[in-house]
Amino acid sequence: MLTKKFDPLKKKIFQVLDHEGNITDEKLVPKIDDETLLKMYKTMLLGRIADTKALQYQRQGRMLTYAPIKGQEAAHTAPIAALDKKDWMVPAFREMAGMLYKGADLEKLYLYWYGNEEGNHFDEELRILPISVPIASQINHGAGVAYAAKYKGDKEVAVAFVGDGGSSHGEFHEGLNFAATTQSPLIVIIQNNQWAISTPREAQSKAQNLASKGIGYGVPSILVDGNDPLAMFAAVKEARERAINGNGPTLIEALTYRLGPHTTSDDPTIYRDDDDLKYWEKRDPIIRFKKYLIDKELLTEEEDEKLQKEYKDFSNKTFKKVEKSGLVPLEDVFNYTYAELPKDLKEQLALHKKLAESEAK
Ligand SMILES: Cc1ncc(C[n+]2csc(CCOP(=O)(O)OP(=O)(O)O)c2C)c(N)n1
Repeated sequence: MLTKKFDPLKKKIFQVLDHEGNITDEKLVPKIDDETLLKMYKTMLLGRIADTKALQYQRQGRMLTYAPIKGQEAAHTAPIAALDKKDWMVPAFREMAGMLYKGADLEKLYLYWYGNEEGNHFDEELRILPISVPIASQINHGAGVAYAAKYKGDKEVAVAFVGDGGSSHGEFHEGLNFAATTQSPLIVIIQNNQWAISTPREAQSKAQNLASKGIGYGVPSILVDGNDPLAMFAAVKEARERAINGNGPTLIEALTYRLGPHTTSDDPTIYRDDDDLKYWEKRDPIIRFKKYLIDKELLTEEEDEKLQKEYKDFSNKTFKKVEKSGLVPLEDVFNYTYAELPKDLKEQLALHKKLAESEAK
């Protein structure tokens, strides 16, 4: 069992592909067919390019606030690749490539960041819950979905994502404890990108690593190199097996790094060390995975260049379509929570209307 062999309390970290993209130990390589390997890589690459483009659109004033995924593509794509179609994904807000892998359209995801709620409404058969911004709410949602699956006797799991900062929030602990005591099929993935906006990992928790937090709840836990897609895939496969066999949740800490800003409203150059960034740029999950696939003769440099061009064009075309859809009407923000608007919201709406009118003049 990987969770035994790589005991987080002994500060062990599970890795299959080293930083250069070479296999560390053949015995650890998970069985993944070539088609899946390529789909994982292509989706990570599309995620990277769609991300770069989104940042550019935002800087051009064409996109609203956006939360970049750069550097974290393996940490959230490989877990989804290890699931069955009927399993559930419970995203936070930095899992765009994983959502694409599960079948979400880029158009929807761009629409979401364009400020349209419709972009957060996925086809039911995809089994992707809406993006939930309140930190660590994903763990309670995931625990609920997993408990329901167990109650109904369905052989399916829920995978919930949270950040390193989120692992200090109440809902993380409540959800994990509930899933453990009910032995529900939940897999919790902490994407430890080492920053909660400008708060570094060391200031967020005294735990030696975040995976070790699961041990206190009686949950098998593992610290994984989150920039290694093969290790992430293997850890989730094992966790899924355990979950559908009735043996409850698993906690996985994916050690990764946020190469970009927290959101487009953030400036990491104020608080982040440049040397740190350079160190992590060398551990880029896409460069590493590409080397592995080229060595395996599943990909060539020429094919990779072609894919990059294709994904750039696709991202541009998709965003232009989203832009054409126009902004949502101001009233939409107020309309769908109360049967009758409370007085203060009525006042806010009137004020917004007045402002919008004066801006239009
Ligand atoms: C309950 C709650 N409190 C505060 C916020 C504001 N907020 C948004 S992102 C963020 C930091 C999240 O850091 P982390 O959990 O490490 O995830 P990351 O953004 O790094 O992926 C905060 C405090 C929020 N969304 N929800």
